[in-house]
Amino acid sequence: SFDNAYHKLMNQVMESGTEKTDRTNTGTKSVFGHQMRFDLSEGFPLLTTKKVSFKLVATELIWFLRGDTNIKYLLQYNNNIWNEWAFKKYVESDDYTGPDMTDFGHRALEDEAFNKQYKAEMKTFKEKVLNDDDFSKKYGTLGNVYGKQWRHWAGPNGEVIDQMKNLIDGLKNKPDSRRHIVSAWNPAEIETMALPPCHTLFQFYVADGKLSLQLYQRSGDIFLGIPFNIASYSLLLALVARECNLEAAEFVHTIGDAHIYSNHFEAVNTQLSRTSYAPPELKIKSDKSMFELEYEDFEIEGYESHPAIKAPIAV
Ligand code: DHF
Ligand code: TMP
Repeated sequence: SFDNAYHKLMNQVMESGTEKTDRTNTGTKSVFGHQMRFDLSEGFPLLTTKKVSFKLVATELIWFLRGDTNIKYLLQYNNNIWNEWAFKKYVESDDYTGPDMTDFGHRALEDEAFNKQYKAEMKTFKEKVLNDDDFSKKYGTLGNVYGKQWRHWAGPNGEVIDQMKNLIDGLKNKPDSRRHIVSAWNPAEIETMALPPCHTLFQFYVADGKLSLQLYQRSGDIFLGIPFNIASYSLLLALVARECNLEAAEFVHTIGDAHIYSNHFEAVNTQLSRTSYAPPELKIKSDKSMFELEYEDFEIEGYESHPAIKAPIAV
């Protein structure tokens, strides 16, 4: 099953991963270079050994495809997965005058009084991003992240490169090409991003009327990020296949630094003790182009899963 490939990765890292310090000062166990394959003819790879929110995955992917980089769109769908990285830019700016939020990720876990302050500041921040246009333009944005690079890569002479449109044209006109690539890693703009892209580059491949997709992910948070990344790129593969009248074949997931944060070990063991269910099916209830689809056009059918497992995210 799809969960098996993922459990194998969790097991390998728990049993033979190397301990390493990291940017977030949390500590991880990791391996370097791991590949998983998901055959979409078997169903949709939304993990079943913990509940993964398809809504959060789908609204994030639609947000990328719209070329959007402002968390306001996500917040309108009650999707909070990118809040910390926008909030960080705000509390480090001169416009922020509230209590000191330095290192809020760790302090919120260790100090209950601080956690209360942090939650209150975050609530105010979200309300301002949603309701105050000027504030939202300034502090809702994450910089030149995925949406910018996928749809509006800045060319050297001021031209705008739409990598997604070029990709679809290429797949339709030259399916055999070995150049069906989209890169989010733009070295000239890394400095302007709230987080340098984790899913760095992807490539499509057409053979026998079937379409496959491989992702190179430079850094993977196995417990929190990877389940989303598997579902997100499988959804992207399904959308691009539909757009090009091809059958979706395999999503090949290649990860560079594949790590488990030390404060996720218990959660990982809980998940490893569970047995998988049959995977759900994806339904798209519209014939609009992939660039016009909205969350309401998707349905995930027959999703049976174990309960969600909460774990802190490393900021
Ligand atoms: N930083 C780190 N350290 N790990 C990440 O996986 C990560 N992912 C980012 C941005 N920065 C990151 C974007 N994607 C969650 C999942 C994916 C994601 C960000 C956050 C997450 O927290 N998922 C939880 C709860 C989601 C919710 O209900 O709000 C989960 O249990 O799946
Ligand atoms: P890094 O930039 O120091 O590698 O930190 C990024 C962290 O976020 C790392 O733990 C990987 C994780 N991550 C994912 O696993 N998937 C994602 O989609 C994103 C955006 C981040």
